[in-house]
Parts: sequence; C-alpha cells; structure tokens
Amino acid sequence: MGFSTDAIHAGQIPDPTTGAVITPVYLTSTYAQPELGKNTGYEYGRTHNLTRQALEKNIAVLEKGKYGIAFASGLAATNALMSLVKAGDHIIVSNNVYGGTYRIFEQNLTDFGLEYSWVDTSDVSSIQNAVKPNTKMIFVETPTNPMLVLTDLEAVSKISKANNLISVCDSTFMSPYFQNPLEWGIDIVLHSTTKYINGHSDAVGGMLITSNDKYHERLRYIQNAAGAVPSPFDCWLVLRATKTLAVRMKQHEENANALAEFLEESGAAKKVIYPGLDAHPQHELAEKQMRGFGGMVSADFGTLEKAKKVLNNVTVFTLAESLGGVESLVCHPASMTHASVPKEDREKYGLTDSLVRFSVGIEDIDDLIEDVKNALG
Ligand code: P1T
Repeated sequence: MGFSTDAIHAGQIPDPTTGAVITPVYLTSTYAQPELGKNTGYEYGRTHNLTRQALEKNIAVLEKGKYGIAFASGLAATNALMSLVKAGDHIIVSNNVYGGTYRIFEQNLTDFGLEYSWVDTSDVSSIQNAVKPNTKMIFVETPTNPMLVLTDLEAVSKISKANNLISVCDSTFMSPYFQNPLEWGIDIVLHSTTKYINGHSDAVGGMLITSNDKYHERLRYIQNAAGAVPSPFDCWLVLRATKTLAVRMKQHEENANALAEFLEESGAAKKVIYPGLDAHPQHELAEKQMRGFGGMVSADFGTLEKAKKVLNNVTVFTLAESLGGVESLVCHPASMTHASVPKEDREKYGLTDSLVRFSVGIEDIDDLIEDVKNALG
C-alpha cells in the first residue's frame, strides 16, 4: 500500500463491539480475568493497551519495520534503548544531537558505566576510526538538531554489521514520510512522536521501531518493566495525527524551502542551512537517502543582536521549544534546546549564539516570510 493508505488504515480495524471506525481510547488500568489463571490477552494497563498497540502497529508499518514500541516521550525511548547495552560498553554518537539526548548520555548514563565518543558522523572514516573493542552501538541523528548535518545511513549500517554493533537512527526531523532508516540497514529507528508524527503540539511521546526479534523482545520487556508508557489518550491523538502526516509533511517542506530561499537570496542571514538548498554540503546525500528535505531551517544571523531581533519580533512564528507542529516556531538553540551542551562543544560544530532555528509550519508562506521580514525591520 502507499504511504497515505497505510497512515490512515494500518493497525486499525473497526472496533469489534460496535463497529466504531476509529480505534477507541481504551481508558482502563486493568482487565477482568474470566477465572484464575486465564485472561483475555490483556492483563494490566502498563503491559497491554489496545489504543497503544494500534499506534505501535501503525508507525511500524510507516517505518517499514516489524515492531513499534511506544514510550511516554522521545527521551523515555532513548533511555529504554540504552537497556541494550551495559556498564563498560562504548557508544559512538553524532557530535550534534538534540540537547536532551546529550544530557542523558553524558550527564546521566556515564554514571552507570557507559562510555560515549562524540564523533562527526557526517565523516564516515571518523565513525570507522572510533570503533573500539568495547563498542556496542552507533547512535546517529540525521539530519541533526539544529545544524541539519546528515549521516550516510548505508555506511553506518555497513560499519555496524562488520563490527557486530547495534545501529540506531534518531529520524525525528524527517518523520517516516521522508526517511526510512531500516531500509538502509539500520537496526532501530527512534522518533520523538511529539514532533512531526503528532504534528499538533498537543502530546509528548516516543517510539522505537525495529525488525530485529531479539532487540524487540528486550525493548518490549523494558517498556513494561521500566514502565515509561504513553497514556491511551496520547496514543489516540498520535494515531489520529498520522492520518494526515503525508499532507502535512509536503506542506512543511514547501514552506521551509521557500523560507530558506528567501533567507538566502535576501542576504538577511549570514548562513542558511537547509538540506534542500544546493549550497548544503550534503545535498547529494540528502537526495539519496531522503525523499524530501523536511520542514526545519536554521540560520546564523551573524550577531546575537540580530538573532534576538528575529526571535523577539516575529508574531506569526512563536518563540518556543519543540518543533514539527502545524504552527511555526522559532527557537534559540544555544540557550534553549542545547543549553546543556558546553559552549565550546556547541561552537565547534557551528551552534553559535547567533543561530536561530525555524520550525516552519503549514500556514500561508507569504505570511511567514512577511513575518520574518518585518521582524528584521
Ligand atoms: O521531547 P521528547 O519527546 O522527549 O523528544 C526528545 C527528542 C529526541 N530527538 C530529537 C531529534 C528531538 O528533537 C527531541 C526533542 N526536541 C526538542 C524538544 C526541541 O525543541 O528540539
């Protein structure tokens, strides 16, 4: 089936009791057991929930995977993922990832004996050179937040397979509509469903998708044993949202491309970063492994004063954390999403104090461009 057909139908059958076309919100913490030692396949809300199962199946199909495992947030999914490694293991990570991912890896999980190498994963030889005898996982975010740096997924998969490592891709910025890392041989895909997948800025969630039975078994066990599950209502919201993922992503991309071109051609910004621009150093790789360029644009305005002008004076864009919703947002990564990353590390990969991140929504593009123009005066 095509993407939109799957998005609308996968994992969802009319409710057997009433024929309700839309999967109900199963708001229950427990299930009646017919007699001691027998159950209906549903025992307890943390372990089983039909609304959650429908969402997991839906997103697994969209990501071309066998299994989806839902979590209460993107970071809860990241934390659960780390149950695949143990004290003494080494993990190679993209040097620019979401600040919260950096924080949990570097400031929490190192206390539990995990060792991380922060590598420029846009350079395949740097990944290869970082592999050590105790390396167990390569974790890449592509494109990265907020620098929009790409990693070659096919190359990561080859290095992982040759060295018996687990390969993981945080594909949040692309959503399953524009990128399917499993098709390039990646073992596990991670999404913050809070972003494009839900797309309406009204629910927080995360998802791991894999086709590997062994990883699935462990992650499913951890989902229940550690218990960071999303609420049935949040699952229902996200399930409703994936139905329009394709149309939303097309519009995000069209608008982002127009905003990036405006910023580039007008000279308003010192540097404009968008994978769809010919000037993006990995434009060719973007064309190879993605089916579109997404809705995120970053721009370096040269000085904090000029960046502030944009951040403080826009009126259609909203100054806020997060991304991927239908409404346009702006953010200052250095002091907001990536505040936990030391300044010297941030600046090494270009995340300066003058960088502004645009999450381009699906409003009328003329209004968005006019908004940025007016903010700049
Ligand atoms: O916020 P949460 O659902 O826990 O997702 C964490 C996360 C994981 N991966 C990427 C690429 C992300 O961008 C995020 C969350 N990011 C933001 C809140 C932000 O404003 O960038």
